[in-house]
Amino acid sequence: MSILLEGRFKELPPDKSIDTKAFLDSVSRLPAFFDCLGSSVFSVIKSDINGNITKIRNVYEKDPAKHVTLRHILEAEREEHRGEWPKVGATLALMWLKRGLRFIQILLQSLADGERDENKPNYIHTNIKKAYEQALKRYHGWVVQKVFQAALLAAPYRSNFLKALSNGEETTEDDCLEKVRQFLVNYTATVDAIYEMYTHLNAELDYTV
Ligand code: 03F
Repeated sequence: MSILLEGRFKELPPDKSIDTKAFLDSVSRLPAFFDCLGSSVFSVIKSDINGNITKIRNVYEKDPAKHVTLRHILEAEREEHRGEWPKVGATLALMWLKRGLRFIQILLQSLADGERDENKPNYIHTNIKKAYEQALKRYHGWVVQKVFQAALLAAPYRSNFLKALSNGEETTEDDCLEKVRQFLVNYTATVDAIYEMYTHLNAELDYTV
């Protein structure tokens, strides 16, 4: 089954709280996808994402009952680390993870909306650049921006990317994009809710790496 189906995120309850275990289960499906993209530059990105998932999981597993939702984790760490918070622990890991998730959201939404460079219809550079500019660029100094340029050169063709999302199955592009749209419903709601939580708790930092 494709990542778009098995990696579906749960629908949020009305209070938009995010169940930590369900979130970790869904988000853990994403890193394996990078192996289908076929370039070693993606392993840097994969290990950054994996590292952040592991940091959140480790905090959760120390005391699952205390960390039922992502908000519980941030509040517990704020209490525990005071002066250092929010640049600490799972709070910092989720701060960065959510930026990667936003990148993926904007990239997929742009593809689903049919945005493309008419001169290079089988490229996804336009979509990737849009996602990078909106989600990540402002947090990156020039060295990391060079890593981005390298990743851009290794980007798959649109057709191959859509096939990878469908797990190599022969489906039509329209079918795949429809699955992308369905995937994005709960996914986008979850990413938005994490951003709102960071704003609300005053946990966002804007330093560059
Ligand atoms: C900071 C920073 N992390 C890290 O230094 C940078 C790592 C490399 C970033 C390279 C950027 C390139 C992105 C674009 C690639 C485009 C190619 C797309 C092709 C399709 C933080 O690290 C640590 O995370 C934190 O733990 C630590 O404590 O200051 C902190 C200390 O530093 C980042 O900037 C996060 C980067 C996340 C990138 C996510 C990119 C996702 C790329 C592709 C998505 C493919 C689509 C998947 C679809 C799945 C569908 C279901």
